[in-house]
Amino acid sequence: MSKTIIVSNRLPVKIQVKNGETVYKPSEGGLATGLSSVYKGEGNVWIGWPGKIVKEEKAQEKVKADLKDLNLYPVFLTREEIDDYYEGFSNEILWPICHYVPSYAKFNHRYWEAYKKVNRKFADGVLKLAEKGDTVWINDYQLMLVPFLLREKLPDISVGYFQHIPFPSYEIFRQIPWRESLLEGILGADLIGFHTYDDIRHFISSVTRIMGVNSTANHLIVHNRPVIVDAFPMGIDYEKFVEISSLPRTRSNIKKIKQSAREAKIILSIDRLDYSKGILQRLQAFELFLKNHREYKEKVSLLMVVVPSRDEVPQYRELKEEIDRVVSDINARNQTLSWQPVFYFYRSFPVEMLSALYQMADVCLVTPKRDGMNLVSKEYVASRVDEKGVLILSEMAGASKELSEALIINPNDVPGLSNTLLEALAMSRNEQQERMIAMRKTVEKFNIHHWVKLFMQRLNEVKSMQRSLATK
Ligand code: GDG
Repeated sequence: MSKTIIVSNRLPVKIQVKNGETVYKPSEGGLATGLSSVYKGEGNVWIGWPGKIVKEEKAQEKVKADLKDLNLYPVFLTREEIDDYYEGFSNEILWPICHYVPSYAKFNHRYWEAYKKVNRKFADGVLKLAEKGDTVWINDYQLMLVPFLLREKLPDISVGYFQHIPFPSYEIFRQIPWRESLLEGILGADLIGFHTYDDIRHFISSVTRIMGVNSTANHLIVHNRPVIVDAFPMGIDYEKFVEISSLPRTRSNIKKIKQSAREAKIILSIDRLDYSKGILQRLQAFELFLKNHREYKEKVSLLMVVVPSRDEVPQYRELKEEIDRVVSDINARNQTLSWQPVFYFYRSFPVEMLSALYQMADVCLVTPKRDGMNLVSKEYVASRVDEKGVLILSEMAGASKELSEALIINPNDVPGLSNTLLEALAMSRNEQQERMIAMRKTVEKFNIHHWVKLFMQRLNEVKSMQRSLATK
């Protein structure tokens, strides 16, 4: 029987040592939930880094044996590999390039060597387990070379590649010194997926101009092999967010937030610390709003959650310092004895608190300068079982293509954003409800399970198409 192998940089598990015992905590992320229906199936497996450096061979064997029961297969990485392949090539080259900040890219040759080496490690992991007829689904930009490395050795498997971050325009992508190898890597797949049609357009423009590949619409011919590029906008686990919204712990969190907010309206924002998320522009817009609309003084607060991320990278550290400074300036200039304009949390919260925050937010402010999809916007909508609340959403987020009933903004237009805040806070209950009902329908229908099913189905179709062409 053929099997399915999922591959991603991180395995959906956290390894913790408690009283000398190693415990494996499953990750609750959306991708893990969605793909659980696949990798937990008999014979199937998920390959990735377990999130912990395990040096000794004996200890590695133990982790491997423990994870086997969970259908997980570890790829062990050294400290240097994490530094150069993950922090380096992935986060200091590919991330800024794909988010249109090429000036942040550090084209360090050592990073490239590590990226090649680690992609080879992942491919070797897959090759140990894969057999003719199997399906392999590779997730994300850390593993662009893996599809080609598998195709070379095992031409008779189906390979899918999905990229969770944007694919940039040709003019940006071509700046990478190793652009040909990266594209050749991805083109080893039979099906290549992105969140939006714009990503497809940019990808096809790069492969035709850099690699001379022929394309008709989203069909490519790569060394006589048909390859399909398609859009699969990722969804969330809608039902889970609905369930969490009424848990006792969520309800008691809602009560606490109500008491602290008193009568003030809440504008909420939640992101990982990242320069792509437009956090500073959002703060500027909020301050401008307070300046232009004194009637809202003491009547509205911005509750901003920033989840620590990549704080060893200088640009992230600098961004954090700048956010700290701007928040304290806004508060110092505007606060009164009984009101704080910005509540700023640099930490993460349990999902029951997240749900309470979503439910208490009169406005959810999602303003990335670039974002592949943005799941926070969809989680806000799913959590609003009361059908109230207003979503302000950047046109630069993939989610804006689906959630057209949100108030769509350009995140760089600070005065425009400030005006949209006014529109959102003044929106009638009826209009809120109309927009929210429409968005909830979309998020419910195009959920994470739908996304997984669609990708797997499409991959099967591509493979059947290739087979029928081969027999002609
Ligand atoms: C990449 C792409 C694409 C946040 N704070 C807490 C918390 N979170 C969870 C949210 C959400 C997730 O983190 C963030 O997902 P996003 O999609 O917004 O952003 P990235 O992390 O940048 O993800 C992105 C995504 O991949 C999927 O393809 O949408 O464009 O950049 O799920 O809920 N979770 C908890 N506590 C927090 O404080 N528990």
